Amino acid sequence: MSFLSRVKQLFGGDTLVEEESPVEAHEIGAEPQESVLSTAAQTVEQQGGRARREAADFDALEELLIDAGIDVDTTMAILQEVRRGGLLGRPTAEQVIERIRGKLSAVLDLDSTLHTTGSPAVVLVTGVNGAGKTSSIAKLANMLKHENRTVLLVAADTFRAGAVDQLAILADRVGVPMMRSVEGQDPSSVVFNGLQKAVADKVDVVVIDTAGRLENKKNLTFELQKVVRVIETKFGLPLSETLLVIDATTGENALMQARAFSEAIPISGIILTKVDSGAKGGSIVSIARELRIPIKLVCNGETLMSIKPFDKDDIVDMILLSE
Ligand SMILES: Nc1nc2c(ncn2[C@@H]2O[C@H](COP(=O)(O)OP(=O)(O)OP(=O)(O)O)[C@@H](O)[C@H]2O)c(=O)[nH]1
Ligand SMILES: [Mg+2]
Repeated sequence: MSFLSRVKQLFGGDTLVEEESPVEAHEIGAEPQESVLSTAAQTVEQQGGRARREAADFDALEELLIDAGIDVDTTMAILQEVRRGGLLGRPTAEQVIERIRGKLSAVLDLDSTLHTTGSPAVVLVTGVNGAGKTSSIAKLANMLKHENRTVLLVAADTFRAGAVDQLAILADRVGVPMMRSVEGQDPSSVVFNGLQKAVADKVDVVVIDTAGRLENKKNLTFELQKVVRVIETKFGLPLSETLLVIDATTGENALMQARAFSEAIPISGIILTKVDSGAKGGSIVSIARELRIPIKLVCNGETLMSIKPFDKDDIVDMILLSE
């Protein structure tokens, strides 16, 4: 059942959390004449039961939000928002959904402009193994090509055997050139060669693919920082974007990944991949709230066209409609 349907179930009717109602017991075999006192007692009991059941519904909502990958602080802020006006009565399912939607949108409301201007613009793409770096780079290159920009891809994942060939095949498919490297080559030396070629050929945008191993954080940090130094210090080129690729199907580990990469180099934005895979994706909200990193691009499939600029409503829908 989707997140939305569950909220509707919780707040749509009177209440869904089952609890034996003392009132019902009275109603079945009730005496026709009841004293004012016993009716009042019943009402208090009834209200107590209702309050308990409502608290249980809010607990269920809290669980639902946490389960969707939303961090505790944001969950608490959402619950506070949903309870707002609670004195005037129980919020309807529509109000609950609207308030959740509002809060998620507010957290995700960061500047998601993708910067690709420069001489050339340099876009560094990073992220853990299998997040979707190489395929996103191909999609981004394809998108830029359709905007009549010239692109050079740089194969700086020299760690994984086959990584260079994978990018080469995609570069061919898109129809953009690629700076090759050999396995084990220092990534920053490939980046150096790539930038030299890009400057000579007056390429508009250079997109750099990197290795995604996180098991050795020290090496990864060192490698990424060295690549950044080559771009910014040796070439004097400001990085237009340093994009972190996050797989939307990753749970709370996504926040750890974002923290780890941000500690290594400044991350300017996120490419959120695999949103077509039935992801809950709530962890992206935690990243936005804690690290203030905007999502810039969203990938939703395996074709070259499966990429689009970030749209807040799409992502909120992804979270709310997730199963
Ligand atoms: N369904 C779907 N699959 C995707 C998406 N993006 C990437 N993939 C798949 O995820 C897998 C890994 O993608 P890669 O682009 O190779 O990931 P990577 O981060 O470069 O991986 P490493 O180079 O091993 O670190 C591939 O099978 C891709 O087809 C997406 O948006 N949707
Ligand atoms: Mg790759």
